[in-house]
Amino acid sequence: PGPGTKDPVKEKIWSISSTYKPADKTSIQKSVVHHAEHTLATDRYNFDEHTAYQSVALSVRDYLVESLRDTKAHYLKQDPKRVYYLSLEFLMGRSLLNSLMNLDLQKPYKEALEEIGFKLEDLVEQEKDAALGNGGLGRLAACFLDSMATLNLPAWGYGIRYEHGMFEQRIKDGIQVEYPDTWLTKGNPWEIQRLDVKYAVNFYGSEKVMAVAYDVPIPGYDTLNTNSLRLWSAMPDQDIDLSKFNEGDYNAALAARQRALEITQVLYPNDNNYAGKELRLKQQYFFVSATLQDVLQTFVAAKPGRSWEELPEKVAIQLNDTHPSIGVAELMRLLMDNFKLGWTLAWSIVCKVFAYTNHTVLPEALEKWPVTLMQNLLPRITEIIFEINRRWINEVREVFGDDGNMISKLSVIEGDGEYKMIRMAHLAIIGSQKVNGVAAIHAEIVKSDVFPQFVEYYKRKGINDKFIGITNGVTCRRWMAQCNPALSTVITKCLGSDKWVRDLSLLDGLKKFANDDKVLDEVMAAKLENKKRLAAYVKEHLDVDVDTNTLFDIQVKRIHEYKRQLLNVLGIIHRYSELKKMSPAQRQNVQARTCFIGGKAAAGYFIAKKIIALANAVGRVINSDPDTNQYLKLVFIPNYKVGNAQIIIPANDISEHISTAGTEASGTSNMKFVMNGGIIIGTDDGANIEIKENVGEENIFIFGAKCHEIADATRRMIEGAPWDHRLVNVVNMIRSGHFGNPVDFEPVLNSIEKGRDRYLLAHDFPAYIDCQEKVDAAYKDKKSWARKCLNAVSGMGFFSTDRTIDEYATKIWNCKPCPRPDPRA
Ligand code: T68
Repeated sequence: PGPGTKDPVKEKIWSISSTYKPADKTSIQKSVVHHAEHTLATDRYNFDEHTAYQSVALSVRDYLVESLRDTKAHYLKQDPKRVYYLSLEFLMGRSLLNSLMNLDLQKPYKEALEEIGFKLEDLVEQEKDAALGNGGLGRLAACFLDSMATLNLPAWGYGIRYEHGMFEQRIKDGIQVEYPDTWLTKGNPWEIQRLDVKYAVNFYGSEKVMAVAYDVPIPGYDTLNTNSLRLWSAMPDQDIDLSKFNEGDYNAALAARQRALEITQVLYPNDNNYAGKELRLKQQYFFVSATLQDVLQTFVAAKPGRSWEELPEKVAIQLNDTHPSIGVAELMRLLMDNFKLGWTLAWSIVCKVFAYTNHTVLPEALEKWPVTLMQNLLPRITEIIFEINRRWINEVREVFGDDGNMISKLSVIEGDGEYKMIRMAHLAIIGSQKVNGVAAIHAEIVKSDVFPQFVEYYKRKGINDKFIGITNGVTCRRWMAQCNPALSTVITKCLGSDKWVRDLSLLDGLKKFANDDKVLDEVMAAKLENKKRLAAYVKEHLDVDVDTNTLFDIQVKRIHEYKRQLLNVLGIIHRYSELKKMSPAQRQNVQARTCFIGGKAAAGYFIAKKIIALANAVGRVINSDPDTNQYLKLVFIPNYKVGNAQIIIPANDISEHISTAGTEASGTSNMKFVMNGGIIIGTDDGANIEIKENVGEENIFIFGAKCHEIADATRRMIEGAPWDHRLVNVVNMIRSGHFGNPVDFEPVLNSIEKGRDRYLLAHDFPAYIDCQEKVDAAYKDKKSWARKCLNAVSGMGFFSTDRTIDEYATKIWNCKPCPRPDPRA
């Protein structure tokens, strides 16, 4: 409503509500104190830092709520095509600074808080990370939300509100120990509980669970649009509970309650690995079913009575990996069983709505559900999947005749009898209009190695653009502007404005400062400031002293054999061994280094945990060796997460992205490290390749077997090609007990023994060591190093998720921006 509605009640409401909350200093202070006193019910004159953080967050939330409400109203009126991004994971991290920056409120809040005795920087530290994800896949989803809002796309994230997110990692006696994540115990000011938005989801053919919505506002940067991330929480169905109670079956009622609550209790902490647990399938179906019911309800509500054939013009659904791919069958069920569409019409709609993103080529990560499990939990869905497959195989026969090999390679169902499995990737592909990889090389491998039969099938049908590649990115709001104010200031000064935060391609303008000594000095001064910040963090959390004049070498990511943290550790042992052999005078000529390794291992991943143990054991020995510890240290940073990544990444001189060629789909931290003024040492894998193309090969260190050489290298290593003598020496040092009881590390060494070295660590070891020597030499020339860093940053414009999302919007979703006009203009 607005003035002049002629409705006296609406006129009254209009006259008393100050439509927009003012954002001057005094209003901010009033709002903060109001929330402390009234919302949190604490003493208004005397509240601690955490209460202050909560009050500030609640006051910021008021702006978000206003913006979210008006954005929704605008979309409802415009009725644009909407995008739904379905993901089991959203690794959001902290929200306060991000919200303030995107709403352009950072400065007034800082000033307002100072006058009432608080520092914004300190309050920011009170917030717990929202860690509803494992690693790259979940963080990508979070960066996408930021860019979708910034680009004014009518796009929503949908996921699960896990009570417990990614576990907290502590290192005890050199070993990873997992503690539950308790991010919600003190409340969450960033969510809006919607008890009125709830849907029923059915399991086992008879058990009903309720999904309740929580909305997390997602403000765009430099725009009035605010989208939202809708997360579902499971609740028992009261009706069933009560009837059981009345029948006197108290235990059955409690058990059903428990089964319901369990669904959204905890995030599965496996990355790039398929666990195959019933509860995981429950989580997937629970959130997908609630989401699709919500999507259809929104579609109908916008224009009641509209034709279902219009659905693909109004709705695009992106599947973040196969985790939500059961949606293909669920949408069929909803359209047929609830809305009475026939199969043919329903299927033609479904295939135009979905698109699927693949994030891995590792076979152990491909989801396959046992038919027996699926049948028991989701009988109707299983029936639909079998019918989808029956019709699909008929079409395959039309193209390939009775070619049994082709049919079995393309079928959604694999195997026989009690070992029958449902291949979720196949369901996702046939139910989608596009399938995309996440970097150029990855998109090629998806086509040539993972799903070649599908590519052939569609080719025969005249469809050549179903499989595409869209290279990942990161949001420069969080990963430059927020985490690196020092470098951001230098960039803004050079470019004459901060417009680059909205258009990262402007970084290209830094190229002309490559020979400006003053700018190069400023870049290095920013780097030093960031190294000091990391050193302080390490001192505070680990009580280890690190020298900020040494080269900072960082590898932080999930611990996985294919990412080869072990190669890094073995390289460090080699470096240590060389230093030990030198005289004190010789050592003085060596480039001093501090190596940082961080990352979580899946709780059940035995070898990964042993690699963490080895890194910690090696660190303990070399950090306390007085002969060498001025020249080499190894620090294992516990509990790597979004929050400390924002401190760690800006401090890198070099960062390690050293996966075996062809295994890392893209990587995204590689992009963050370079944007923050560091240089990569890495393999020809994932997005490293495109980073090389964009920054120039003189500004990146690449080593090791290339993708096309892997098959041959593997054969040679299996046939017993000899190891480099330096690797033999390193392994002997471990086996001789130099770093503690060698029995503890035998499984790790065993994993790279001849014939078992799946990730070609022994093959790439000499190339890695040689490449590290080149890094040392290059780092010695400070000026040319600074120039490398500046040139590398200037080439990173391509890796903004604004560019990535723009590609999704045009190549897959066909969705246009829908900016909200300024109501005060
Ligand atoms: C990552 N995948 C890729 N998976 O490894 C990385 N998996 O190369 C890529 O840059 C990133 O996705 C974004 O595209 C993951 O992070 C998982 O975390 C995961 C979680 C559950 C099950 C399987």
